[in-house]
Amino acid sequence: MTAVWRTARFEIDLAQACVMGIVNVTPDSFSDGGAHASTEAAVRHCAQLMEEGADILDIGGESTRPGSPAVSLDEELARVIPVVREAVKLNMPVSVDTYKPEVMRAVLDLGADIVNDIWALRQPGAREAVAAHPSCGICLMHMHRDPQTMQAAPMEGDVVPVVREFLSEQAHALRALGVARERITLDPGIGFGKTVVQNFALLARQRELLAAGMPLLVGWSRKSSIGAVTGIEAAIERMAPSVAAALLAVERGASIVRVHDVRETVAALAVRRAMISQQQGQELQP
Ligand code: PT1
Repeated sequence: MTAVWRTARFEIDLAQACVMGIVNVTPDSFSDGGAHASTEAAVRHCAQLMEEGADILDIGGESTRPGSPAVSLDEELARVIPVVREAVKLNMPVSVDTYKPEVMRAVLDLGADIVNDIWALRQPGAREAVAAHPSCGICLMHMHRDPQTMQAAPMEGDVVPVVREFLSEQAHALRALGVARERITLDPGIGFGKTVVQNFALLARQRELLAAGMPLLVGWSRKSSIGAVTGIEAAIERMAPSVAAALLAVERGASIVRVHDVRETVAALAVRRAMISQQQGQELQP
């Protein structure tokens, strides 16, 4: 198992679990500050998540929650570019959550480190866009159908081998274009066209996904499956169970967790590390 994730500017050490902080760039419908206001807010959020201990920032201009509308190329570029331009100055790994090859090329040109793609680079030209870069990191995620329709007809049966084989195939297709294994991480795509039971099967049996031989990145943060098993209706109130899910994912071999609540997740992982140090008979860090 690789202990690093090679990205454009940074080799991310995966010996310890890493926290990827979510930065959404969406227009603020409550202020008429327009694009400038949402850029400022997102850049401030980047700095805050860094201060809270994030290892990676994940910047996204289109919501891919079930049923969310797609965003045009021009709109996505207008949202993401000014934020990435500032984020790359923070001297920490910057990931961009996009499936559009034009956005990938633009942000890689600006110095972004990682492409995080819910479509696993299946959009025409996407694989070529990342393969053309000498060293950017890539996250390939499993999604059933598309964000508009995935929950209307979720997957059927035992999803774990289906997800594992899909991710292996997509990684193979990318490696065939010359992309080194150390650049790739895999993601089961929690909430992307799966039932609540299937999402939890992917957690319980997450180790089966490690057989693909690449590090796992997983995102449970505030998702509806967390709501379903806790009865917490409002996504914003799902912090504690989201931290629990992140910890369980790391316990089952995830290398990176994608979260909204960075400070709390970092703290939970510190508890796990303290326990492991003790198990290994090492001295506890103060
Ligand atoms: C994810 C992910 C992502 N999730 C990666 N990128 C989202 N690599 C966006 C719900 O059920 O897990 N991995 N980018 C957000 N998507 C969802 C999906 C949000 C489902 C909410 C739900 O509530």
